[in-house]
Amino acid sequence: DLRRDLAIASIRSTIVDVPTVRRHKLSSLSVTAQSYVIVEVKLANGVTGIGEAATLGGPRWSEESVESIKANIDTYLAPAIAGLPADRFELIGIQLDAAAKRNTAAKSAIETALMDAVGKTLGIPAALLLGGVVRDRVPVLWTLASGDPVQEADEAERKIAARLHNTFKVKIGAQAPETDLARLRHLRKALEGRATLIVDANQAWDETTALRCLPVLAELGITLVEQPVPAWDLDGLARLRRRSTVPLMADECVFSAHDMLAVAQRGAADVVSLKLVKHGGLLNTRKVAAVAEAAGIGLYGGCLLESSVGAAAHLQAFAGLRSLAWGCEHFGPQILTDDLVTEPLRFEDFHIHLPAGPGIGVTLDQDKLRRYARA
Ligand code: MUC
Ligand code: MG
Repeated sequence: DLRRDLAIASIRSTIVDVPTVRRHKLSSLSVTAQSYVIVEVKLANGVTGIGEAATLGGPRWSEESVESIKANIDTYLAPAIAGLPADRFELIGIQLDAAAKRNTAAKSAIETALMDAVGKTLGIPAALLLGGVVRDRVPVLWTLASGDPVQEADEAERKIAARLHNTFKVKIGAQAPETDLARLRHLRKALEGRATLIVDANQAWDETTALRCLPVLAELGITLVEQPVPAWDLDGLARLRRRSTVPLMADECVFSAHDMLAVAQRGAADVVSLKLVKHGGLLNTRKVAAVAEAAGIGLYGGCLLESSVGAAAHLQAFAGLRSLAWGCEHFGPQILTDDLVTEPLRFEDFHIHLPAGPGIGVTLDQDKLRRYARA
């Protein structure tokens, strides 16, 4: 009986680097390859589960890097839960928090692998472990981040024509505000009437710059502005929100449920971007979502350019939310030159589909893992 022994027998972590189809530029970093830690948890019953910890440009998007994630999993997190029954997700969360502060991407990869292994053992999707499915597909946007408006308009055209994406998130803040506004004006004109545009400044502006630019963004028809000011500046974000007609989205300022509560109490955001790497796993993502829901803050399915492994895990967490009004951005598998799973996720009619099948619904391709593993 496969259900007999769910004890955690081994945990293996592998750093992989997968090239991207083009350079991806954020306000403070730029990547031509995505680096992940792939976690494989083997249970005593022989079943293996997988999870992924994504990073962006080393320890610059947040404080975790693939090197720190691997070191902390191997040295502290894996030993803390060795031998425990893999289905005690909350208890294991307590043990992981006792073994290491924060390290949310590392913890998230482990919890994902546990839910995958338990789901695969029981023959049920991870979404069922979290309360069951409300939706099996989610609208998915594409991010324009080369910084060159001509290239970006062309890229968007190709996505629209392929019926893959018609909402685009433009990464701003790497250039002067006026240069970004001119870039947005170009995109708005090129895609007029055929695309929705949102922007993400990744903390690049200060309050006065944001105050100056928000009316222009409104006039350009931008429908959402993500993290315009530094993560620490909740009061600044709240003041901007009171003066902005464009909704504001919290990203880097919301890792924990406590952070979410602080944003809610200050009225600092209209929407929050949910990410496994920030919240520390699927269970915590649902807790952050619950705090947002209680405050009337809208939910958006955020990413950190995950492969199909990480994207599938997010979809399992998102599938059971009562409302995911702002859609998601799990275009990650599409920006990689190759994927890490045997059957990549399905993108169709501007949606990404929840994979059918037990656990997180995808299977690791061991050849690909070896090919992209860091030597
Ligand atoms: C972020 O800050 O939202 C998500 C999409 C993208 O291009 O960058 C990430 C991180
Ligand atoms: Mg963001």
